[in-house]
Amino acid sequence: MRVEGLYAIIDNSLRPSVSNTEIAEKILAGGAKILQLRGKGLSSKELLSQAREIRLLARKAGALFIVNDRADIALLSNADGVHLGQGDLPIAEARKILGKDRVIGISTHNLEQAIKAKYEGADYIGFGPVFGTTTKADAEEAKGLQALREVKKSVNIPVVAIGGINLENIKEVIDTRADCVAVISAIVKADDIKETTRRFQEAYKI
Ligand code: 3NM
Repeated sequence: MRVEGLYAIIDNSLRPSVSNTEIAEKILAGGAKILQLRGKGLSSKELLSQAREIRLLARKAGALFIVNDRADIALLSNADGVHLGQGDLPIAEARKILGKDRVIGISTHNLEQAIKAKYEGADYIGFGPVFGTTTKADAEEAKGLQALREVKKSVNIPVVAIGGINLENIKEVIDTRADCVAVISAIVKADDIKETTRRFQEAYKI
């Protein structure tokens, strides 16, 4: 699996007038190759149904599809993997559900957590918030680019930078050699989701 480039996170709680499936369609039309469904406020039933719809769209587009927090929903929707938070199932337990071939990523907020995640068998880590963000209610304080660089140097699994990343600051993030940038609000709230996604993808190519 290649965790590289834009990692687009779908969460329509930031934009309730548009469904997560519609957002996924637009993001895929913009060329994203990694998608995560983040459905924090959804019932399990609703999350599973949305995950199944988006799973099909992602497969048609040749994109990797990850479910946030829930290994059970990832398995039932036949997603490519799960993204865990520090308070979710431990990696080894999620592995029992998902097996060795599916991707398991985990959010980390300091170097110690990043190194621990690597030793526990994470396929990639998220690191953040790099910049200030209002999208995650309980986000820690911004960690900055230097902390991101140090994490990237210290683990040999892909590092996904997250938190407050937009088209203005993405270049600085790419310059840290982070493997991926994860973006929620700058894409989900954009007037033109497809075109904005395309521009994020472009930033990686320059
Ligand atoms: N996790 P936006 S920051 C979901 O630090 C999430 O682990 C974070 O949203 C972490 O791109 C964050 O809108 C929110 O800032 C990212």
